[in-house]
Amino acid sequence: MTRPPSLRTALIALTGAGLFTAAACGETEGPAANSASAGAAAETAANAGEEQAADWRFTLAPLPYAYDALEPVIDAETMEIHHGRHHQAYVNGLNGALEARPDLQGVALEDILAQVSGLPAAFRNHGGGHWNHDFFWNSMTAPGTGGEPSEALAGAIDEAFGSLDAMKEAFNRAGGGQFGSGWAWLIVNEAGALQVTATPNQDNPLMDVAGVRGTPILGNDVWEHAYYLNYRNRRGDYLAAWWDVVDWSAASERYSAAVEN
Ligand code: MN3
Repeated sequence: MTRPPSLRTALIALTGAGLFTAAACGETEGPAANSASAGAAAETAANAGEEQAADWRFTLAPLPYAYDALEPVIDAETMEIHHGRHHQAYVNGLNGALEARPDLQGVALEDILAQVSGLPAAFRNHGGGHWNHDFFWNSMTAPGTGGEPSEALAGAIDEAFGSLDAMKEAFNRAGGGQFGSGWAWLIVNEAGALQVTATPNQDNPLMDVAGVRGTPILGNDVWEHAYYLNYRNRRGDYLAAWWDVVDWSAASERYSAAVEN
């Protein structure tokens, strides 16, 4: 998505200032939000003494839907904190790590993750955190609007798991069994088959440190910050409810791209 430089800068400044609100999120943005962003941008730029973010810097994209779009499965407050605070912190941490590594500035994040074993831990933690959350936001849509797996994906799910329900069960088991914080994944593994896996912390299957490597098709965040306000300690309930917001067209497109490669 391309934006006029002024709006892009405004969004960077806005998120950096911790003022990211529902009004600044994607399509809900109106004239009032625009002028507020411009004001915040000018103020932040002046405070920081910065001109404009360098091109290699990663930025926090607005959510592809409103903060309350996933209710009642995921509440607006959780989305706002998760996106505006947690995800922003990963973006900031990744950019901080890149400051010290000019050789990696401008390198695709996937390529950085593939060699993360040889890099400072910040690339694994914050680089993984940024990639995982971008992927996560774009794996979800409003309840009841996610459609169904494509014929190709449905066939591959049946082949690997027996049925869609059996795949969901395996995925929920992987997420529920991940000790502490981490992610559950449906991936196309290196043999070209679908597989369910889980990773700790902000690791993902693109990393050379992952026990099972492959191309993610779906991923669910099982850190407590993803569900605690609504679900408290009931991770299993969150995992079960999450399927109502899965965007199957996104998953199906990822599957097609993964098996064409
Ligand atoms: Mn998270």
